[in-house]
Amino acid sequence: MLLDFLGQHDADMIYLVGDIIDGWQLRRDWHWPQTHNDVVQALLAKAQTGSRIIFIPGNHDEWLRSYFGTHFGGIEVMAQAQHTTADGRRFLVTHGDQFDSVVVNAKWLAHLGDTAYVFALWLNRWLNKARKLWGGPYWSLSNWAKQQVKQAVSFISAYEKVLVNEASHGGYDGIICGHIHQANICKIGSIDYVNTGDWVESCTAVGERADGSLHLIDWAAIKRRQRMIEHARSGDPAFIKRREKRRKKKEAA
Ligand SMILES: [Mn+2]
Repeated sequence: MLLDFLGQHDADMIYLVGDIIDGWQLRRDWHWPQTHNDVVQALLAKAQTGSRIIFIPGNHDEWLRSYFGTHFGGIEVMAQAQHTTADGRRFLVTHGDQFDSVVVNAKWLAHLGDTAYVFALWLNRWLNKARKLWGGPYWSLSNWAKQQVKQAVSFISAYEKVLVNEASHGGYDGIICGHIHQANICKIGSIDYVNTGDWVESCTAVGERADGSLHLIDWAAIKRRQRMIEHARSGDPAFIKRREKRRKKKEAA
């Protein structure tokens, strides 16, 4: 998806807002298919044809934090950056994990969190199997998950406030970050909060128009729409059948 996106977009300035290479995962299980190389090549090609590319390492690619001030084939590595939009707004560009108290205060805790999550999924599978065998009391995973979501929502809003606070103290008009996998463009008080989201689940990026306005690009949603239009134009009978089914369902409802 990212490769496809890069193939259809160009910019004078490109910021890679961290966690581009998941070192934590690579250390556990090395996985580097050709498409990963293709993404790197696509970025290097852009750097060579005149885009300025700034890479701000995140916590998952923190080993690159010892390369601040250097560049790889024209891709500059920086701790953070300052971006001024065409309409004159000054943004602090940062990955954002330094504001995530769990990651800052206890790195081992964050790693544990990652492993614990995988373990919880595994455990849930086995618990449910055991419950079926012995007819044990019902434990609602969905209730538990909802509770987690509530906590996640309050974490996200707390995180957004902390980052906006940081921008405000630094005298910036806004902040551009990533880290929490939650794309968002909004105003909190007088400060613009911009989170670019991710390319793991949501496939989002933030673009700046010629007038300096920032907009969220939901590449997954755009691709879905494109496919729908292509299917409709091609007169694919399977697609038409599905569409009819959806229409009937809507009418019935
Ligand atoms: Mn991160």
